[in-house]
Formats: sequence, C-alpha cells, structure tokens
Amino acid sequence: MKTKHVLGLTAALMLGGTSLAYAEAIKINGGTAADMVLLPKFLGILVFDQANEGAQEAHAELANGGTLTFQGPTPENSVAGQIEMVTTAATQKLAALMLSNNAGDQISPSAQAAQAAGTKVVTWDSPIPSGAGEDLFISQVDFGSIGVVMADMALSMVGADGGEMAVLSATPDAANQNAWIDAMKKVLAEDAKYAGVKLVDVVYGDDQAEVSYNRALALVDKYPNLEVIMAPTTVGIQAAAKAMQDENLCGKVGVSGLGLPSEMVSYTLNGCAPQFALWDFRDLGYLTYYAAYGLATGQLTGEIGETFTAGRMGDYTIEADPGRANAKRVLMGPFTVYTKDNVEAASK
Ligand code: RAM
Repeated sequence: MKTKHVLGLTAALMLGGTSLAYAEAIKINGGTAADMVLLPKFLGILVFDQANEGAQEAHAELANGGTLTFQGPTPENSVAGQIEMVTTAATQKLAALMLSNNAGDQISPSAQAAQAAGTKVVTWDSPIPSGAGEDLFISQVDFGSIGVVMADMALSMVGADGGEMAVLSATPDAANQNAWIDAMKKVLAEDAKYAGVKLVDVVYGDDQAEVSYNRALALVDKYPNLEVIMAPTTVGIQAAAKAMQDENLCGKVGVSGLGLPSEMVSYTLNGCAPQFALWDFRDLGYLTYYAAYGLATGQLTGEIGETFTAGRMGDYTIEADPGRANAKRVLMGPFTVYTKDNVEAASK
C-alpha cells in the first residue's frame, strides 16, 4: 500500500498543475449498467474460479445492472477458443472484457477489434506480451519479483553444494509463465550467489494435471541427478508433487513454484513440496473488476498516474509496466511464501 501511495504522489508531482486531480483517488461509483465478461485461460482451474468469486463480489458491490459472465474455452482448445471468444466480444459490443491471456500475441488482432468496437480490454493474471489490444494489465505481483522468489526457493532446495533444476511450466504461449521464467533466468545469470543452481530444461504440462504429471515423471527419468522441479503453475506444481510422492522420490527431488495452499498442504507437510509462493486470486478478480468497470463506465481514463479506490482493497495507481514497453499496469501484490509453518492456516 505504501509503495502505491508514493508512486501516486510522484506522478502527481510530475504533473504539476493537475496534481490535485491525480493525488485524490477516484472513487468508482456503481449503478451504471455495463456488460462484462471474465475470460480465464480456460475453465476448470480452481484459482480462476476464485478470481470469478472476487469479480462477482465487486459486481454485486457496484450494483452493476449489466451482466458479469464467466466464460472460457476447454483446456484442449485454449488458444483458438480464447481468440474466438474475444472476437465474439467485439460483435456483442461488450463494455469490458477481462482476459487472462493464454494465446500470446496471437490474441492481439481480436483484442484490437474488440477495442475498436468500444470494449475495454483489461488483462489480469496473464497479459498480452506486446500490449497491443490491451487497455490495462492488472498485475498480481511484480513479474521480476517472481523471478527472484523462484531463484531463492531453488537455491534453498539445492543447498550450498548446488544441483540441477528443471522448470515444469504451463502452456508454451502463456505470457505470465514465460515472463516469470525469463525473470528467473535473468536472476540466476546475474547474481553469483545462484551459481550452484543449474537449470537443465524447461518443459510444458499445458496446465493440465495428467500432462503435467507425466512431464514430471519424464524429467526425473531424463535427469537422474535432478534436485528441483520448479513449476510456476498451480496445476503443474500439484501434479509434480503428486508424481514425486507416488514414485517415493520426495527426499531426492523437491517440488516448488507457484501453488494454491489448499491444493498443496499435504505435499508441503510431507516434504514433497517444502515451499512455494502465491498471491490472492479473489483479490485479483475483485481489483480487475473495479478497474475494468471504472474504464467501461468512463470514470477512469486509464492514463498513467491515475489513482482509484478499489473498494475494500484501497487505492491503486496506473503506471507504466516495467516489463513491457508501451503497456500499462496496476500492481496488486504481494505474494506469500508458504512453508510447513503457514500452509495449514492458509489452506482453510
Ligand atoms: C495456473 C495458471 C495461472 C497462474 C497460476 C500460478 O493456475 O497458469 O495463469 O497464474 O497457475
């Protein structure tokens, strides 16, 4: 919270004469009807259901007389399905489309068509890499910080003598995972303290449990000295932990990455996945809704420096996205690192 206020103030100072307008957080008023769609990568992932709960909470709070629809493709048809749904949004003249992008830059033409038809396109969880077709990205946490936390978790698992790590990611076009993996690679390469962490491979489990499970098994077959499977996906980390547990490999290969406490608690307590990180997906859905509703109803312009109040979550400021040229973000944060000491309480 503190950082956000400081950023808001800095922006206000830079804007000189208009500072008062920006220093004061814009209150988002409800009551205007706006049809909105929340589009996850695909249906069937628990954290996306949680994001929907948060969005529904905001929808009710703002008494939006329009509709909030939670819709997504099947896991097998994620890329084509998302593009098709974004294309439909343009023809339906939706007020706002809230997208967790699983199609990389391939989504841009349809997202730009939606914008041209008057739809505000707000990404959350996973942005459009080029920013083309996106009004704003609601960034769960700073993407660079995910690189650091994954490098730190890996380091603590391989220990002082070093060891091999493989990444088990989601889908190859997932902009969020790709950015986090790049951020981790950068941290590993730039700071000598991580010299012992040897990244041997990056594989994709497509955010599907069975595929991820099999990829995890294939990794331990291929790399007999593997010490860490780093899975920056709630689906992948759970599947990898189960695979290591089923093969009695938990003392040898540690699983880490980004996971949901309720899905990971048993693996953290039994040592298969000693530590992992995540943020709150309900809050992410709630904040995304507030920003998208503000844009769709003309209460926010989406300019850098604009500060708004997102209900119970407080004030947020639109800023340049440090990871993507010409793109804008709202930074939520923070993430929590879970271990055997706090995972049980968080899983309830
Ligand atoms: C999976 C999805 C999602 C990501 C989390 C960490 O649920 O890939 O996009 O944010 O993992």
